[in-house]
Amino acid sequence: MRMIVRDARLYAGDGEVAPGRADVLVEDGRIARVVPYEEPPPGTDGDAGTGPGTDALAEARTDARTRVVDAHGALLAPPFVEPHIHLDTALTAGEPRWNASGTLWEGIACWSERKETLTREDVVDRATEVLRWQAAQGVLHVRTHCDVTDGRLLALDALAEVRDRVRDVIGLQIVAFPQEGIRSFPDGERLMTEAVRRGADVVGAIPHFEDTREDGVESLRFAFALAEREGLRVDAHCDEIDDEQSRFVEVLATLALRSGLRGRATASHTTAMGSYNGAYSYKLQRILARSGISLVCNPFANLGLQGRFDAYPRRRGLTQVKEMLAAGVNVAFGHDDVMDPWNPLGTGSPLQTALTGVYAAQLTGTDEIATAFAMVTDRAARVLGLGEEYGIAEGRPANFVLLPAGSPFDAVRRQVRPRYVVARGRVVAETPYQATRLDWPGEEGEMIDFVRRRDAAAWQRL
Ligand code: 17E
Ligand code: FE2
Repeated sequence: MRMIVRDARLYAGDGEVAPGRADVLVEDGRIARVVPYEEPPPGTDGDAGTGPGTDALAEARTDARTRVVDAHGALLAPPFVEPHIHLDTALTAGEPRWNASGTLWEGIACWSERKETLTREDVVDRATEVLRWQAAQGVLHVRTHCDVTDGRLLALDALAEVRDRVRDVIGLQIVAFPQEGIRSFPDGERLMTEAVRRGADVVGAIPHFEDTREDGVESLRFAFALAEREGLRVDAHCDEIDDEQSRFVEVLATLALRSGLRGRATASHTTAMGSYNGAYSYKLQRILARSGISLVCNPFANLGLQGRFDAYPRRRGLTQVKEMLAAGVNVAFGHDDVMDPWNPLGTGSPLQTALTGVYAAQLTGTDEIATAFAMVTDRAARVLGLGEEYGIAEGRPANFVLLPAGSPFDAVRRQVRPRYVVARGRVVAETPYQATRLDWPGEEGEMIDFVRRRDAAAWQRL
């Protein structure tokens, strides 16, 4: 199957847009050519697209089976990447009871009760549902945590089945996540090892939940040893607590630095960092930058969960996003929960995550808002280690989204849905351009999409 997307603005990574516009030829599931777009000569049929820069596409264009999409200058970006979600717990909010205190701890207790009633179909159904929502919104790479503190490892087997089934659309990574601890849960170490044997892609941990500081450190050593032995990455829930004495991220970073896992480890949440003093934060920035670890901030969950034990003034309880970005650390935003004991809401939308992250982390500069887009695309792709598999360039898999927006900033602000989602060269989702017709004094039927009228006119032709 062949497809041409013509006259697109190309996302260049880290919130930037490449100069000019391009035509992209897709062939056999890959991006075959990327060439500069040039305006067709005046008086010719625009759709014939005979600008000199498009010569390379001439043959494909004359083939009636080639699907030609005119982007009218819309933003063509690699797909959204979900670096942190819990598909095993998704869509269980209120079962068997609601999290009344709103704390992480009561959420874990609710889930522990729900876990006893899990069946394979139950997990497959809920996980698949949320992945369908994400694919529809252009998320084509997902890293899910999966609770393995369950003697049956039922959710793990179910998610492995889902991973195989969705393979043609979504690349799914499964983290063996010890929700109730590696050292503090009976048989925790064996369950982690067994989860890896059964096909987990990434090794997790939860050091702040372990009974003692020493158990927490030991659990990280165990996770790194297992990951190194099996050639896997590490992604730990780390310091998700409003306790400034929770300092496991320094241990994680140091283990990454000293093991063979430099650049292959991630610390998720790290909310205690929101309570660290300036002197320690400065020291930490240096360790994190040297270690090559990534951080994943999950603004929905942690705006909701943290600070619950504080009187006023109440802490924000988020990791140091702005400071760690400035220190050169790779930071991404994750959705975390979708309608489960830790977050009653959620649609799996990466742009909702990015927008919430902008406010949560005060990334309100124009460049910072563009960076928030990177944090749910290419920065998240670095967390997953997607490498050359990801990005709009010749030879790479044809995975991308066409966004009815002029820039990453605009996409975050207007919360647009992709006009097209393309997975391995196939259009897997289409959303008709949405605008509201407004009758306004002196004018009738103007379409409103929260942009200046001249831009809206272009998107309406998409
Ligand atoms: N489990 C956990 O330990 N922390 C979270 N934020 C979620 C589950 C969602
Ligand atoms: Fe999480």
